[in-house]
Parts: sequence; C-alpha cells; structure tokens
Amino acid sequence: SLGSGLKGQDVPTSHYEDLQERTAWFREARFGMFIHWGLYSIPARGEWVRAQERMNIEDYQVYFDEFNPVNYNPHVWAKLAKAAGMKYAVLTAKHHDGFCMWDTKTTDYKSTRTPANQDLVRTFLEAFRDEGLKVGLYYSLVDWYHPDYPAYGDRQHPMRDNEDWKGKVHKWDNYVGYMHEQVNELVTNYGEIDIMWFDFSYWSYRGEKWRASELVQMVREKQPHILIDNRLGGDMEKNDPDVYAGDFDGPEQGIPREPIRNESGYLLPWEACMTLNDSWGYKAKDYNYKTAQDVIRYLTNAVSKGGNLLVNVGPNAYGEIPKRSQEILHSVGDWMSVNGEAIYGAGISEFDKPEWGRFTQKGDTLYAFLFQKHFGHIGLKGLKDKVIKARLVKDGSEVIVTPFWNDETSDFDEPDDIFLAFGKPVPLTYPL
Ligand code: JFZ
Repeated sequence: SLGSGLKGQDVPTSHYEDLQERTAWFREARFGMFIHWGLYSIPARGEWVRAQERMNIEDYQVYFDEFNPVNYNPHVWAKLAKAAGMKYAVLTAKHHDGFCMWDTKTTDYKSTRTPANQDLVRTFLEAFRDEGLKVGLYYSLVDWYHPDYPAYGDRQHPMRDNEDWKGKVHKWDNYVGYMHEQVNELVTNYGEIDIMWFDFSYWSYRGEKWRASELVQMVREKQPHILIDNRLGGDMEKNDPDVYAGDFDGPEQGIPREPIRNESGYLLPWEACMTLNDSWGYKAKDYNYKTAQDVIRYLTNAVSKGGNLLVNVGPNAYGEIPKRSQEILHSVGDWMSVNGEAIYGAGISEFDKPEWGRFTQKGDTLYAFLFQKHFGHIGLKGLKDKVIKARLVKDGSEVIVTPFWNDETSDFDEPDDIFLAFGKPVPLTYPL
C-alpha cells in the first residue's frame, strides 16, 4: 500500500501525503472505463480521422449536421461499466477535433447545436453518478477547430498544409483563454467531477504555455477533491513537482515493468489506459480485439505494480457500445465478481514477481494469479514458513501448500484462478 511508502530515512513531503489522501479512492478502485465518443464516430475511422485524411472544417461539417445518436442511453453504458467491475468512467468532453459535448457558451461547435440537441456531458455525468460510479472528463488541449490554435505548432493539424491557413496570424492567447473558459465551465456547472484528464502536451506546448499552473489552481479551487492526470507537461517524479504535474502518472503503451516511484522512492499512483481493439474512437473495421483474459491479465499486472487500468470503449454513431466490447467487458465482469477482492484495494506485494504469474497483496493477505496452465507444483519462493493456509478465491477450496526443497510449493487450479494465503504478520521493512 502507499501507506507504507517510506524509503530509508526519508520522510514524505506534505505534498506526497496530500497526494496519498486525495488518491485513496482511486487506488482502491483500480479499474475504470474510458469513453471516446464524438463526431468521429460517424466516419468510424478513428478519432484522428480529420487530421489523418486532411479534412477541412467543411468536409467534417457533414458529421456535425448529422450527429444524432438515437440509441444513446448513458444508463446502459454505466450498467455495463458496473457489470464489468469498473468503478469510474472518463468521457471525452472535447477531443482534438474541438467539438464540445456540452452546452458551452464559448462556441456553437457543440452537441446542443446538432440534431442530438443534448448536453451529453451532463447526461453522462448524471447517469454514471446514479449508478454509483466516479466520473471524469477528458479534455483535449489540442484543438483543430479553433482559428487561433496554430496549425504550424502541430505536425498533425488538418489545416497545416492548407493555403488559406498559411500566413494566418494565430492569437495564441485567445486560444488559451478559450480553453481556460471551457475548463472553467466543466468544473463549475456540472457538480462534483472526480477526474480531469487533460490531453496532451508536446514539444514546447506544455506547462505554462497552457498557463497550466493557473488552470490547475482554478480547477482545484472549484473541485478540491479532483484528480488531475499528468499530460499538462509537468514531472510527477520530482519531490517538489510543478503545480500542474498531476496526481497520477499515465504510462504509455502498456503496463510498466516496475512500480512507478518519485525520486525519493515513494510510490506514485498511476493509470494505464488501453484500447480493446486498436482504436480509441469507434473504428468500424477494426476487429483486432483483445480477449477477456488479456484484459484480466493487464489489470492484474497493473494492480501488482500499484496501478489502475482504464479500458476504452468507442461508442458508434447511434451511441451504442460495440457488441464485441460489451461481450468482453461482461466476461471480465464475471471474473471480477468472483475475484474482485484481489483487485480492489489491493496493491504491490512485498514478494517478488513470480515466474508463473503475479502477486497482489492486501495487508497480510497475498493473492497469487496464475497465468498459465501449470505443470506440477508452483514454487513460492521466499514464502517458507509464512503461509498459514491457502484457499482458492473462487470457491474457498483448500490449496495444498507443501514444504519442498527451499521453497514452499502449492497446487492451483485453472489459469486466472487466485489463491489467497493468510500469512503470519510479516514486518514490511522495505518500500512498498
Ligand atoms: C492521445 C490522443 O491523441 C488519442 O486520440 C487518445 O485520446 C489517447 C488516449 O490520447 O494520444 C496520445 C497522447 C499522448 C501520448 C500518446 C498518445 N503520449 O504522451 O505518448
């Protein structure tokens, strides 16, 4: 647990203690739903479609004129998230295309001016809170719609090579003011928001270029309990991080090999985000889905290193989460309903990562996740004399633990079954 994050003689900073307290629910929750949804669900070629296909604003306008998600029911989404065992969800309030999913006063480029005629952020928030889930909003710092967002600062900007755009004077301050005003609306008019998920900083477009300290101060003033991600461009690992460094790290491209620590060795909260196929926004022809077992193992792997997993869905033009995603999440949920105690509120084990799977730990209880059909016994190196008894989580059945050579060995059932060992109290002497 983060609670015993001491290393050597160091004493945690007050910043670190605040962080620990603020992120307690988040570290307990472990599993969330990411939702990438917007106009790009109509072309259905991913959320980068406008940039990738160099569409100008008029080309993209057809999707705005048509956006009418007749089957959108956020209660259905929230029930799916719950069934999967997820405890929170993050919706794209605005993605890079600049389209606003709420009734903003800052622009007419918003959902209430489309046939959808709905404040989709509000209905999302209400439905997910109703189902007892924590709620977050993704907000893109990048904006391909706003005339003052510079095409030339952005290699992928759809208008970058457009003659009309060349030589145009971009009033950067205008864009930053607009962006601050939009964020202000989101944290002022929608009740309690649990997470602000800014995306993303690049090159020199980071930190104070976004007036990030001021932005974060404003957000925290309106929402003292909010968690902020780390994509404003600060460095979380510093002992005295920038105001805008964020509350949780977001490792890219998978689960890190080791827990994430700051420069004093204290554990940092983190969240890996992951697609179910190879796309964030709905892509009709992307069939490369992970299996439920893949998802379970990513999650297990993340928790074993003190992290969370945010699994993405990309609802389609009708507002439906793809069938295949639903099926995967339901299977994950079946597993979670049996084994969730090894995930929620669990974290890094004091024992080394075993060759055959992962450990998580909650107090004196060690959870062991077997990743492969095993051959003979499973070695429990370093656990000799520490295991009092071992039981399968799914049915409470006994797992035999026998002293053998220098290690204890034990007998599991199927892959992804978990056994738990009620250990003797073991002094936690090293940094957890
Ligand atoms: C961004 C978006 O561009 C993408 O569309 C999606 O929303 C994803 C969740 O976030 O993609 C990124 C942003 C930052 C990094 C990588 C992908 N990064 O920091 O390496």
